[in-house]
Amino acid sequence: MIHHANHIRPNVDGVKVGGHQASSASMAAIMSTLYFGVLRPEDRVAVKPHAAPVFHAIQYLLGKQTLEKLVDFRAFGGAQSYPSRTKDTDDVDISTGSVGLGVAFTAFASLVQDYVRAKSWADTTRPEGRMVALVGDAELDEGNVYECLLEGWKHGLRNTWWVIDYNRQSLDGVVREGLYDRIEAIFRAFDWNVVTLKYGALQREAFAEPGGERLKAWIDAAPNALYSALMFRGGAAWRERLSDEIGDQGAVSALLARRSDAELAELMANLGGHCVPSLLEQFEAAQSDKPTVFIAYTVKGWATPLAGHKDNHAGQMTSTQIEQLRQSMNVREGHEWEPLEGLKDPKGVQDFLNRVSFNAAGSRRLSSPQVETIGPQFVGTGPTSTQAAFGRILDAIAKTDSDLARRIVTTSPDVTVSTNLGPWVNRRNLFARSEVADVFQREAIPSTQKWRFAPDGQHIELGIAEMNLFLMLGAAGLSHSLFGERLLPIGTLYDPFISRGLDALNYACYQDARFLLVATPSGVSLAGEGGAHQSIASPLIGMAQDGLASFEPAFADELSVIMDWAFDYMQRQGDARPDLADWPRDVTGGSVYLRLSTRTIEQPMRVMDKALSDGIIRGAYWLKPPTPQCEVVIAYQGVLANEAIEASAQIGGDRRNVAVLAVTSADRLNAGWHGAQRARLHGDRDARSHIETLLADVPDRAGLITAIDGHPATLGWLGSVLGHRTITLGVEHFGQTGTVHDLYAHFGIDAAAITAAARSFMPGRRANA
Ligand SMILES: Cc1ncc(C[n+]2csc(CCOP(=O)(O)OP(=O)(O)O)c2C)c(N)n1
Ligand SMILES: [Mg+2]
Repeated sequence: MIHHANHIRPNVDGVKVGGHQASSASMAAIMSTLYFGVLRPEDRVAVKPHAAPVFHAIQYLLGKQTLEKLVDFRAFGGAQSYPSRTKDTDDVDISTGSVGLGVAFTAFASLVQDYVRAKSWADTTRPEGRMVALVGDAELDEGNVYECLLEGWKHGLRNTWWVIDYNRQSLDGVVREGLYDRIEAIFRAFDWNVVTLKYGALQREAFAEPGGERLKAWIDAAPNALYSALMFRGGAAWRERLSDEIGDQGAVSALLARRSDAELAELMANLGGHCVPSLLEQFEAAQSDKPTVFIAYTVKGWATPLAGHKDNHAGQMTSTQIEQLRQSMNVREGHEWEPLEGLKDPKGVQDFLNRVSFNAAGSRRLSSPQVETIGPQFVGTGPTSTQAAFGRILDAIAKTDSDLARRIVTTSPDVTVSTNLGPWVNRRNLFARSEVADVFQREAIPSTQKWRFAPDGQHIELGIAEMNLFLMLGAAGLSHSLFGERLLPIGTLYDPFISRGLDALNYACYQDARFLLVATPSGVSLAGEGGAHQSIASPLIGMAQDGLASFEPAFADELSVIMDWAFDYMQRQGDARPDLADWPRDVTGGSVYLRLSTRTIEQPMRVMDKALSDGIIRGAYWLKPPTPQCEVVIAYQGVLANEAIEASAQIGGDRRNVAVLAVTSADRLNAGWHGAQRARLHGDRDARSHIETLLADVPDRAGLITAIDGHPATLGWLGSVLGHRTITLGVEHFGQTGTVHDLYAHFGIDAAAITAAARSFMPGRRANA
């Protein structure tokens, strides 16, 4: 597959195609053993990214992958470079690519499995699965692996297997000596079973021969780099080295002499991770549900001329070497793609493949019916912040006896109370597989928080590690597909710390997990809470992140409407293809990000009619519509609503000159605009986006002022929609603590700054009128 993609398929653009023959060879025996002998339909697997070709080949043998996709490996529409749930068609359970994330994902998937199975509404007739990660040893350098080990331990992690391809090589070279001892100690510290597969059956037989003990001692003491180097050089080099170092003209020399160079090379390469009988024995012996790590010694590039070379990560065999491989495997020229080519008993193998238990239950993608939404929960019109409103809306949902309330699961990295999840948790409790009472309550110590853990609890408490939050949201957000039970996960965190978990957020979106992310507080409006916690870039993250629709409401009633919509949007069918004009993914659905604030502001008294709620969901509506005399439009997003309204009043004179555009989602507004542009380019001349329709009523000569407590580029593009002159207000520097008043003045986003900007568009008026 890799050779074809790189050397046979025409390369039209001269850009390297790539593929990892050495990484794949390293895992071939481990994966064959698991997929053909050990795994069951209910197990879920994350395959090390660089072993994707092995996975696709296995699925091909099992009849779940087409020849066409293999031939097109790494090409448009072909099998993906790294296993992908969303882009591959051969039943990838868990995507991988960014190393470390797939590994940790299995732990969170296991916790989600436990969560779901503890609920009275769940179908528990399906057997419990094992969550299996096939891990490259360098993945253990990623910090998120240890964050998840810690979190898993707290939650009594079960049914999780990590099989480490311990080839002691990463991308750049060979790993440090002595690492094995550290790794083993870490897993034991977190109460995992550790199974080490160091020697294959051939080696164990040789060790039993006279002189075998000395050979074993030599192998145990050999530095990783030397072992790799000799593996690369082959049988003659092994003989020379071993004879030099342990040759005795006696038993050891005889042991070596009994083997040809080729046999000696095979013996030295017969590490545990390449020995199918040893692997099978150990996998089958691991019966308990305790999390288990298998450290399988391997050779990177095993059984190929790349074996052991320190530069082999992206190395590829030459055409001559592939030709030799073909001959050595009895593959006839021109028959390379035939599944059972070169085997002695193809019919026997086919019969075996037909019985493979992994494949017994058909498609691995499960589904779960949509949960009905219950309509917006309105929480009053007194002054409030969007964060406080969020807590009250969720509390209102918690009070209902609805499927929606039952299927919501909340989670937060140690900011449950400070992001206003408290009322929800008080009503719906925390999840644990067995009951734990709240000691403070039992001791009659007054507290507003009840902290009771129970199997039916609906909040999963996490420690402060945002990567874990996003991995948890990713796993819970795929529960319908992985476990056949729908969850509506809501995760809360402080807005600036999205950056801390950004790769895991991107990964969750890439897998098409469905969740609601609630980030608060945000911007400089958190004022005295600290300059270090101000978020500037997050609105741009929300716009640019594929699969995430982001909103920044100003008012509680907007939030009510958005949350109600989000619960539906999160459940829309993911397979339908969006058409060109529909880039906001209204058909396919996705996840939702709400950027909220702790700043209390006055609320509008108004009726939430259809036009208003449509505008909120599409991304904007006129708070004060433009008249034909309009000279200035103030477009704001989020918590600056009152500043915009105040500025429009301050500008004074004929107030019909100023219009105010409430933007609830720059993201959806922008995506709609791009969608309409694309649709027009493709011939649909009538395509109009929501923002084009809104701005069509604004006279050409009018100026546009955009204002946001965040990066000004979020709204700056509004001027290009119909070509209005634009001044963009926002925050580009952070770190200054102060009152809201101080900071808004400092950054030029207060009513005075908006007014001053407006004046610059109105020739002949005094700047300080
Ligand atoms: C987060 C991240 N950083 C960097 C890379 C680039 N990269 C791909 S594979 C690799 C090394 C993998 O080594 P190992 O896990 O030991 O796999 P092996 O190929 O040896 O089996 C690196 C650094 C990546 N895919 N993801
Ligand atoms: Mg490695």
